[in-house]
Amino acid sequence: MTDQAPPAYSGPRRVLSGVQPSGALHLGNYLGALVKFARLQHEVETFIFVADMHAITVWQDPKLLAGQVREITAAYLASGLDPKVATIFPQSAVPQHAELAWIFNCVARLGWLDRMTQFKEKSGKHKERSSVGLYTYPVLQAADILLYKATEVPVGDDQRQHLELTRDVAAKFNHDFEVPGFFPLPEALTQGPGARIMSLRDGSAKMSKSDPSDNSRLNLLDDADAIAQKIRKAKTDPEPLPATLEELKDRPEAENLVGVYAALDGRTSEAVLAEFAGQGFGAFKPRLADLAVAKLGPVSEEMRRLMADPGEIDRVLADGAERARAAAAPILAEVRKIVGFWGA
Ligand code: AQP
Repeated sequence: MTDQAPPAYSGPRRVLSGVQPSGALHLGNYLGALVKFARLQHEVETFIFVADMHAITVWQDPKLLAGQVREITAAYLASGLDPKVATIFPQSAVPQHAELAWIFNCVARLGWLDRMTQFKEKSGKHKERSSVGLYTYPVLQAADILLYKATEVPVGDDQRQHLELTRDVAAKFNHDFEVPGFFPLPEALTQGPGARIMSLRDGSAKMSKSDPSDNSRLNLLDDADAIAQKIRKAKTDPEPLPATLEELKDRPEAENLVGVYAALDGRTSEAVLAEFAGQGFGAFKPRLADLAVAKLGPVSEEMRRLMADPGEIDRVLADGAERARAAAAPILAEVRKIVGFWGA
C-alpha cells in the first residue's frame, strides 16, 4: 500500500476575517487587517465579521457592546469595505458559529490548546480565573473560518498560531469522519508591511488595544494633535537612521517607526531608509507624523460621519447577517450529516 496524501479541497477561494469589538481600533489593526480586507474584496468573495462572541471571552460592559460593534463596522466601511461587495456581519447574529464551535471542541485536542501563546499572554498569572471561552477561543476561530469554507484569512502576524490550529482542526475532521477534502486548510495572509506593528513605547511588544498606555498606540479616532504628540513621544534612540535594514536589527523602536512609515506610504522599509539614511529622529518623526495624519485623518473623519447614523450601520449589519446565515446554513447542514446527528 502506498501512503497517498488525501485529496485536497477543490472548492472556490473565499476570504474571511474579523476584528473584536473590545476597544479602540489602532494602527496595527488598520495596517495588519483592515486595509487588506478592502483590497481583497475585489479579488475574492469576502466575509468580514465583528467578533463580538470573541470579545466577551473577557468582560465587556453590556451597555457598550452593541455600540462597539457599530464602531468596528464604521471602521470597516471607512477603510474601504463595500457592503455590496463584501458580506459584513456581527458574529453573534449567525448562531451557526457557536454550533460548529461545539463540534470542533470535540475535534480539537487539549494539547493543541495548551500550546497557544495568546492564551498564556492574555490569562497572565491568573490562568484559573480566566474564562473557559478565552481558552477555547482558537476553536471558535476555527469555526468562524471553516463555517464558510474560507481558504484565505488576512490577519496580523500574531494570529499565525491560531491559523495553524484551524488547519489542524480541518485536517482532523476530514480524517476522522472520512471526508477527505471536505474542509479546506486555510492560509493565513500575513505578508506585507504592517503585519506586525509594535508599541510606540516598547519595540518588543505589539501595538495592542489592551495596553494600558494610550501613548503606546495610534488610535483610528485620534485627532491630528494626538497623533503628532504620540509620535513625538515615541521611544527611539539617539542614533541617526542607517542605510540598510540589517543595521536596524538591534534597534526595535527605530525599526518599527521605519516599518510604520513604509506601511502607511505603501513602500518597503528599504525604500524609506534610502530616503532618510543619515537623518536623526528629530527630522524623521515630524515627517512620519505628517504622513500618519494624512493617511488616518480621512479614515477617522469618515468613521465619525458613519457613526452619526447608527441606523444605517445597523442596516448594513442586518443585511450582512442574512447573507452570512444563508452561506453558512448548507455547510453546517452537511456537517451535521457527517457527524451523524439525528434528523440531519
Ligand atoms: N500590532 C499589530 N500589528 C499588526 N496587526 C495587528 N492586529 C492586532 N494587533 C496588530 C491584527 O488586527 C486584527 C484584529 O485583532 P483583534 O481585534 O482580533 O485582536 P487582537 O489580535 O487580540 O489584537 P489587539 O487589537 O491588540 O487586541 P488585544 O489588546 O485585545 O490583544 C487581527 O488580524 C490581528 O492580527
